[in-house]
Amino acid sequence: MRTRAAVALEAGKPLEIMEVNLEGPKAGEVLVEIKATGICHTDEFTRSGADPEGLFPAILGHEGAGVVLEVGEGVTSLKPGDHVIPLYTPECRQCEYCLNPKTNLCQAIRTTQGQGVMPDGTSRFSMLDGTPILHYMGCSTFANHTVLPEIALAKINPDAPFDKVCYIGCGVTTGIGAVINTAKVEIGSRAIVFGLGGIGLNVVQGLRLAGADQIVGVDLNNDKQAMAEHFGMTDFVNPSEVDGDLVAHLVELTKGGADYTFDATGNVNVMRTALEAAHKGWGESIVIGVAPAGAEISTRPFQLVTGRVWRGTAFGGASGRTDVPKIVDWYMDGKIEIDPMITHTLTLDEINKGFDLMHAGESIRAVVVF
Ligand code: NAD
Ligand code: AHE
Ligand code: ZN
Repeated sequence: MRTRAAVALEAGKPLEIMEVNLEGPKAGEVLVEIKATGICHTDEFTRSGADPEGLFPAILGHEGAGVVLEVGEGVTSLKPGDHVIPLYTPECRQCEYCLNPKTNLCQAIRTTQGQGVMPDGTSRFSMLDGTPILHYMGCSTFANHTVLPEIALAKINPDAPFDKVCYIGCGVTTGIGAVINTAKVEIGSRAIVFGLGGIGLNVVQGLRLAGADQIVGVDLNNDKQAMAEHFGMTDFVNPSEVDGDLVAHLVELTKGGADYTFDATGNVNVMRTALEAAHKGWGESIVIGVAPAGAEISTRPFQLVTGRVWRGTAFGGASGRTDVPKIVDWYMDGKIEIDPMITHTLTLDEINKGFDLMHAGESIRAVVVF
């Protein structure tokens, strides 16, 4: 079939909207009509050329929601008409990783996914002249139709609005999951969230759900303050307005350091600040942000010797086929809020504007609706 997609032809270039060829689903695969997709900073990270795994030409996008149109041979858990969210972290429920409750990092298809191809080593997308186009994060949601492995699809409540719950495909689950699954924040905790964008605001919302007493938000952009307060932030710090050492300021504000800190910026200097602002003896710092090729984190080992813990999280530690439908239900039941964070709705033709809004710090999430 043919479908319309935003194609990243080269690193650093705007996406190009074009008709592309899409082959039907092979064994174990599913054809999905994408109804809506969010634009996450990780899409920009790859589009810009900062991703060491970035490959081109590719169809980016990993925060989608849609409807199953066709299933390949052997697919048993999904049927045409089912509403689904694509999963960049699949859940095969069989690999060594899925069988270990300590991780959500299913490895069943990680190698081919990182190479931009389906598990059989080939791409389903191509240009009209036949040139192959690569998949991205196993999802490629910047296309009106896409093909995914069955294990990379979560079946969701059919009443859920696509243009809102697409955000559960990455940002919502990553932020809330970092608090609940990775940090396992206890009631009464003090926490600091660095970066109040599409991920950080969901960390803030997760902290409120978990019953944190103090939720400090740190961002260079004062315009993020009001929205973060809406989601539960108790104190706001703009590092550019702090006299003297930022770590000392945050440690004083949290009366000795935070029980939990979260980096949602992807800046390795911020990651260091986040670790060092965690409480001596027990503070845990969770790295969520994705850093550019070649970037490294550092701190004095003494920070760890004296009890601080540095950890990371992918997709909020969520096992997608199990957890994503539950998070959709939390949204439908009003336990979590999504709508205010979707600040812009765009057509596919306007997708590059979504990246401009992100750079200008004007959007939280821009969502493309097909
Ligand atoms: P975003 O652009 O919406 O938000 C980033 C925020 O950080 C902005 O509000 C910006 O003003 C702020 N910021 C930037 N530099 C800062 C600094 N030095 N100090 C304080 N604040 C600063 O991006 P997003 O979509 O929220 O993504 C955030 C990060 O999380 C990105 O690196 C993204 O790639 C990563 N991410 C990781 C996962 C995961 O599974 N680990 C999932 C999704 C996104
Ligand atoms: N390709 C990058 C790493 C990118 C990365 O860390 N991706 C996160 C998801 S970000 C979603 O917005 C992730 O889940 N990683 C685990 C995985 O297996 O990809 C690089 O640095 O090479
Ligand atoms: Zn993302």
